[in-house]
Amino acid sequence: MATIGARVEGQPQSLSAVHPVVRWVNEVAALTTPDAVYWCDGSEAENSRLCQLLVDAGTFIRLNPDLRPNSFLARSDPSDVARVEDRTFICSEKEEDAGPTNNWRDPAEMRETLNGLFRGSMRGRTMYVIPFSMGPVGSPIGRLGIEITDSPYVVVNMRIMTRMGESALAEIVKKGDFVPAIHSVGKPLAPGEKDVVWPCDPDTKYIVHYPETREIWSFGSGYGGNALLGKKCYALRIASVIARDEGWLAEHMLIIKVTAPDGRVKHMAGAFPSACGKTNLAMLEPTIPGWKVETIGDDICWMKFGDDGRLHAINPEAGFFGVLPGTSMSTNANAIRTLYANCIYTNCALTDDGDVWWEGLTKVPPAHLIDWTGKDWTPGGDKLAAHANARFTAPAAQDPAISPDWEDPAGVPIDAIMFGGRRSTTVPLVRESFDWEHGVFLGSIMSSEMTAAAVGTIGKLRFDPFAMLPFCGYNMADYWGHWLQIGRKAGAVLPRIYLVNWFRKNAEGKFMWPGFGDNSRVIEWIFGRCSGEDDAVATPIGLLPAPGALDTGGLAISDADLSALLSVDPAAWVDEAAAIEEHYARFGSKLPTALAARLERMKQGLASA
Ligand code: O2Y
Ligand code: MN
Repeated sequence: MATIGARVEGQPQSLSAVHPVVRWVNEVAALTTPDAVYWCDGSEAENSRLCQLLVDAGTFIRLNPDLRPNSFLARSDPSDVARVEDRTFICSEKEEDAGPTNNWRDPAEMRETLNGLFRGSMRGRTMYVIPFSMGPVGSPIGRLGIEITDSPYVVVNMRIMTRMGESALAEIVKKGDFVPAIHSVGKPLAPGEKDVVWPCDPDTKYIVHYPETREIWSFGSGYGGNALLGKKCYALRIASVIARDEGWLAEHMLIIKVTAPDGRVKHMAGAFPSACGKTNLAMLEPTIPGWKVETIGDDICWMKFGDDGRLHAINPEAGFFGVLPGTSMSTNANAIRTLYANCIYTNCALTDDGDVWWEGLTKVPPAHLIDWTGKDWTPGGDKLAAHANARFTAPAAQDPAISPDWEDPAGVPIDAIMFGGRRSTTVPLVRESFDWEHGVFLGSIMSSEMTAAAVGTIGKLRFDPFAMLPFCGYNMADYWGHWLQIGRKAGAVLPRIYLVNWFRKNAEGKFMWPGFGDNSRVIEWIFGRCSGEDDAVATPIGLLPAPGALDTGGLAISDADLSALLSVDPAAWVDEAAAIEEHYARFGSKLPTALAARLERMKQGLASA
């Protein structure tokens, strides 16, 4: 058994030294050689202690308690501000199982590399053990994990984002099953060395997944999806593999509960690429009278078949890690209301009275700020006060629009699935798939203009199937095959599928659709379709709202724009089909024949349109 020289705190007495969890924790400690090992219980007292420790270290700035009680600002190292897709790896035994859209490395070679990097990587630091549950503890759809990290910033964020601590550990001990996730900021401290405010390794980062053994190892970054390993690493990359093997779905989707004026309820899930208005939609305030939208989840959705043959969904997370820039009372009032207290802000600006600010929060910026790099900032310069990927970590329970069912361990039955992207041309406002298989085709051809949530070229168009491109833990073509298989399950009562695009622009470069709360008009149409309303017209690319079917009353939208939003331009779609062909070609013989056939059908339809 591994021996460790570190001080151990908080280890439950009920766990003996030979318990598999303890043995694994000790193995990691023997490799990383921290000064202390601390088992997190998830309590309020523990959280207060760690937040104070972060304040003392200079990582956290406590915000003005009269304005933002129990809230903190962190500024990351400028090299550590977003997910790093080119440093994210899927280490399956066979390269073809990772597929052409993932970075693959041989698992044995990667283990050697990581063993080298992690050896002694926690020297001079405390190693925190975080037992966590994705989904309400004990939910039949939920799963368990343990993250080991040398970052107290990660601990306090994980406490908001997951159900973390004692109750999760008790469930892990009961079930004997958990996903191990090991994280180090990659900055060991020599004796007496003073720590930096945001420890990380600016040059070496590895975000590694072993799908066969269901392990996560992350080195060198302290930021967001690279370090809060329950989120993208577990709930999407590893869970997508588990879901494939067990016949369920782990998706990059929001979940909402929609109530019509007459009290009828439908649940919808929606996949949107990073920073495409997904959080806004999850917390939407409808502009159409009598309609209500409530949040179940803003980012990730796990769906399993219930005895009724329907897909039942939970939000595996307990918090939101949302984008700040652009969030305001006019774009997302419920997000602003969620942020009243108990939140962590990363990389936004600090006001002179100890509050936070970001671009878009107010029309007129304050006269003076400290920007996200810690420098004085005044309006009019060319620098942003908040980083474009500045984030809030907020408890989901604080969202005034949170649904009373959001923690139902049995989940909510899904009636409709929306796919969306940011497309300024070609793609109509909304269309419905002809059937499940065509819906899988629509998900597989989603594309979007890139945003700041990942390091990359902003504005560049990329295909982002199911908004899972950076998050699928296996070959994307096999993932499509899994979705097709789900549709063939005997007795399945499947959701309808839609593809939406709020971002079409006209010749003047102006958005044609008002978006935000007015997206409820599209949701109303989807709701009606799910209730059997027959108000769609068939086109080669799907079923579009029939003339007059979409409620546009009171909108200042020109006839030309409305017509462009709800029609198909065959010439543009011939170009689109060519781009889809190129996208599909990457997957070679793995591409499901059903999808190739759907593309052919679409092309034939366009040719005779
Ligand atoms: O920069 C990050 O690490 C955050 S990425 C993120 C965070 C919350 C929800 N979605 C995303 C995403 O990139 O899809
Ligand atoms: Mn996301």
